[in-house]
Amino acid sequence: MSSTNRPTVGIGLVGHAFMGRAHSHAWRSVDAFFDLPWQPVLSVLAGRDAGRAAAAAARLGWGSAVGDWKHLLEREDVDLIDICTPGDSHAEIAVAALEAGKHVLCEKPLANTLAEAEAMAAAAERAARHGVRSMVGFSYRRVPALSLARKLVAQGRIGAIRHVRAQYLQDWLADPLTPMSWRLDRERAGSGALGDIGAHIIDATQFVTGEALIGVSALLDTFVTERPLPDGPGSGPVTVDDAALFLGRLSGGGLASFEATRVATGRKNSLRLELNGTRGSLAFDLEAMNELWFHDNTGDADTAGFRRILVTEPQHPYAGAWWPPGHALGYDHTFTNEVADLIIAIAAGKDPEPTFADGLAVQRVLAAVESSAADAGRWTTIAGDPPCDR
Ligand code: SOE
Repeated sequence: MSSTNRPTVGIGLVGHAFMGRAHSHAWRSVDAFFDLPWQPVLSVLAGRDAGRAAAAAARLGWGSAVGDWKHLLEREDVDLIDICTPGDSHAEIAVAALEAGKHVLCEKPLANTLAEAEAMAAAAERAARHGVRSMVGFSYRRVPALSLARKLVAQGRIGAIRHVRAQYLQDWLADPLTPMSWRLDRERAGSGALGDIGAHIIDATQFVTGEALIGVSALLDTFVTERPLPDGPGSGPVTVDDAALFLGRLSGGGLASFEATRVATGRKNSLRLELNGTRGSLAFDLEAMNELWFHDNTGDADTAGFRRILVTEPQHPYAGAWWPPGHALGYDHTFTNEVADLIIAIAAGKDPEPTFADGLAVQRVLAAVESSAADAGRWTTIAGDPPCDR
C-alpha cells in the first residue's frame, strides 16, 4: 500500500524517444488529475543502451533504468509493461510480457505484420483468462471531441452513416533532404504513412462509427525513394510509402475514403474526420482538437448548418478531469486520458479498450490496403470480427 492507501501498480516503459517521452509525461501526471484506484509508480525505463536509458530515466522521472527490456520480465516492481518501441519489436516484447504475467500497453500499429498481430491478439486472449490485460495505444480515441463524436453517433444523432471522409495529413517528408530514419525502413516500421498515421484514421473511423471496414481499394506511393543518411555521407533507400489513398465500404453500408500522407505541404498534424449521416453530419480536425462541428439536418432549414461545439465542458468526455470550460487540452492530454482508462479498467477486472483484437482489426485493414495496392487497386475484402461492440 502506498502513502495514499491505494495499491500501487509498477510501470516498466520500453523506449524513450517520441512515444516514450509522451507516455512518461502521461504516467507522471495521471495520478494528479484522475481519481485512480491504483497509484502508478514509474519503476523502470528500458532502452537499448544502458547509459542513454539512465539519462532519459533521470530526465523523464523514472526510478531506475536498464539496457535490456528482458529485465522487466523478472522485476517485481513491474506490473505493467508499456511498449514504446518501433513496430519490429512489439510482438516479441508484448507476448513475453503477457506470458510473464505483466499487463501490457503497446503503441500502435499493433505490429508490423498480420501474422505478428494475430499472435499478439491470441496471447492477449490467453492472458486475459488469468486477469492479465492489454491495450493498444490508439491515443486519439481519448481526444474528448472524438469520444463525443462516437457518443453522438451511437445516440443516432446523425442517423445512418452514408459517408466517412478520413484524412491524416503531415508534411515532414515533403523535403527530399529530410534524412532517413527507422520510420522509413520497412523492416523496422512495417509500412510508412499507411501504418504510422493511416492506422489512426482507420481506428478512429471504426471507433466513431462503431462499424467495421469490410473492403478496400488502394493506391500507395513513395515520391522520394532515396534519402540522406542521418550520420555521415551517402543516402539510403526508402522502403515504405510516403502516401496511402484508399476507398472503403463500412459494415453498415456507408462509403468511406481515406488519405494518409507525410508530404502534404503546410499540413502539420491534421487528422480530419467528417461523417455524413441521414440525420446530420459531424466534422473534426486534430489541428483544432477541442472542437467538434455538428450539423443537425432534422431542424429548421433557415438556421441549419454546422455549429461548433467547444468540447471542454465538465460533462464532456475526459474534460472534467482537467481545466475549467474553454481552457483547451492538447496532444499530450490524450496519453494521460489513455493511461487513466487503462488503470481504471485493469483495477475493475475488465479488458481495457482498444484491445489487441481491435489492433488486429486495424492490422487486417492495413494488410488489405497493401494487398490491393500491389494489385493495381483491386477490390480486397477484409475478413474478421467486427472491431467495435457497442
Ligand atoms: C503516435 O501515436 C503517433 O502515431 C506517431 O507515431 C505519429 O508519427 C504521429 O505523428 C502521431 O502519433
